[in-house]
Amino acid sequence: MKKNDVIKVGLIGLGGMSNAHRHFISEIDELQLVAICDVNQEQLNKVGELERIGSEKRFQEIEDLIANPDVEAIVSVVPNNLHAKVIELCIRYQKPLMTEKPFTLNFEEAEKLAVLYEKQPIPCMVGFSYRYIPSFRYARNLIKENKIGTIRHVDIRYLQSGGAALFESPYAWRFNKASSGTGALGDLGAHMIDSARFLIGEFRSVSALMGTFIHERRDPISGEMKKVDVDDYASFQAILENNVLGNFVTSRNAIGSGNQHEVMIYGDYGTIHINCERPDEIELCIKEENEVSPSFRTKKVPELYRKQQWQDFLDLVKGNQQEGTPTFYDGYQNQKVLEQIIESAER
Ligand code: SOE
Repeated sequence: MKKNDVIKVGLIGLGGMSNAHRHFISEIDELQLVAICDVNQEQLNKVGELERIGSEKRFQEIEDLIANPDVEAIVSVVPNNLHAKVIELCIRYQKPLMTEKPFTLNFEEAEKLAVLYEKQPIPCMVGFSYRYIPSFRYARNLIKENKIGTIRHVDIRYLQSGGAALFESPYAWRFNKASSGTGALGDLGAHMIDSARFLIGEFRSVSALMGTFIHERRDPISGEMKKVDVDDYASFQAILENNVLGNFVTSRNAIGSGNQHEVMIYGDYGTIHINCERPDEIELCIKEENEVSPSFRTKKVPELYRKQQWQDFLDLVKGNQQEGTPTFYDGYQNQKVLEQIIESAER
């Protein structure tokens, strides 16, 4: 693909999460949304800003969109049980892909894809979006610059409240193992794993607990109660690269938490605290000159750490991969850790 070409994008999945992606595609001059796909005919017929997409570019079959010669890159926002199918088809048709997390439904799928990918790689970004929170990037750089010394341990949490009994959240695919693989673990925990890999390094071993608090939820269509077979909560301890020790907690039952993905990083000479809800600042605890012991100070994140995920996708598609871009490899490694967590919790 030549530099400065407009890239024609096909979007698969028109559910809630696709809105953010559509917004970004519309904001970037070098991307043009030309085709859409959804199993739901009603969603597919939607007009609004999608009006200019003709009926011949609205597909119900995933393969029809990916195979279409006018579609040059794919953005996929589908339930987890369809991730592997989309990735496999993109490899087969050699189309660049931006796919959501978790990478696949389970590690078995990821392993099969890795065999295909090795033979015929494609530019593939996985939606580990917290890499694009400015404070997370800044923290990574401070660690690289050795600002807090050797890292000893990390505390990572990702808490939401949407699954709590209080809110009576209806049954949806996210509560069904066949379509989602896991619950809070794959949905939120995959982000925690990625943040640990992005900031610290690879996982060496894990020990985990998982639990379901609400075992039945009401189906919004039939009104019947349906069994929930995924986790609402997962916690794990890990040993990471360089013997960094990690504590991780994720829950959908943490009332008052909003969307709280938070990381504490403890080094020999200081501590860094970042929270996705305050993307433009970090709390840094390092000893300043003339101080006896350090204390936390809030620091503004410098402008240069402001980076758009979509810009990195564009560069990836053009063969100009930027450092820190979450790729196929990151998806694969992430899924491996998820599998180890599930195995440990079962044991
Ligand atoms: C779930 O509520 C969710 O939308 C996740 O699916 C996203 O990955 C996360 O970033 C925000 O929360």
